[in-house]
Amino acid sequence: MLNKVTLIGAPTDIGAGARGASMGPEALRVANIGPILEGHGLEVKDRGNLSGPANPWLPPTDGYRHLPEVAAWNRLVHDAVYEELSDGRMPILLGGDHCLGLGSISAVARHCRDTGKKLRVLWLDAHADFNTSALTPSGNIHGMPVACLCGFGPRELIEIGGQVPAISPKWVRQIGIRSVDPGEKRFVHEQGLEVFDMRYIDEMGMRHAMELALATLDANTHLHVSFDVDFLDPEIAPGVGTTVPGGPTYREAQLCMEMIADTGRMGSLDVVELNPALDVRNKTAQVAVDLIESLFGKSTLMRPKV
Ligand SMILES: [Mn+2]
Repeated sequence: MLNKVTLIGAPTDIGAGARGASMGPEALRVANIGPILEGHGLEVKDRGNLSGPANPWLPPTDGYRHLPEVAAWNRLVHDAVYEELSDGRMPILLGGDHCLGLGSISAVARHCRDTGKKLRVLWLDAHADFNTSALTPSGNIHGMPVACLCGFGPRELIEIGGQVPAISPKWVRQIGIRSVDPGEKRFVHEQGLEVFDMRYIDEMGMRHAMELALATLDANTHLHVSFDVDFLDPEIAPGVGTTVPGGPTYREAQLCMEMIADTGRMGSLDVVELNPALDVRNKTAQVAVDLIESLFGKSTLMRPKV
């Protein structure tokens, strides 16, 4: 795993249905993300916040809310993430809402094409984010990034990474899913997305789900983790715009993160949808940083190398 990381703040809620995720980067910094990662021996650079268009808070046009602004933010994110990867550093995107996964992952996919690497995307989320303008009930683009990455979406979004589609649905593993819109459900099935939903985790356990989600990674695989904070049960993570009950517990989430760390393959990370306006004394930011620490190898005991 790269030991040089770069924090990239993207303070926007342009794709969300509630205001406030724009305050996410600062809440993560207040929860000490930088020094905590330095404590794990990482060289941390904070390149500050990107500066994109303001949120005009308008109703949808042709099935999309704020499409030009979402495209502008994602171009900024794409360029910053791509630049850090090209520099041999691991980008950590501090969102911002989950529409930004589009810019981030399209940059990661471009980097993998440049370097001949395979890409695996782990999507930790309560939602599949596989909506299209025809399927979406709301027009909020934070519900569409996976579909856009797979080539289903407006030209200004799907072309950001220079190749359409940016990724194949076969490269994606979704964990923790428990809220999928009716039309979206059919589309997820048609496209063959591999989803470990909460029922799967209830029945088989987080360990088994993660073993399958991380299977077949090899030394030439770049692992991207897209961590939507609403993945977590709202009991431990109330500070998100779209809480869905019945998510992973603190222990299940820790196991998930520790198993990712054990692979040693994580090459980039998004932390999105943290909404300080809905949080309680920054508790959700703190739990997110605690879990990120586990992603970078915090463990209770010294463990033998697997
Ligand atoms: Mn999401």
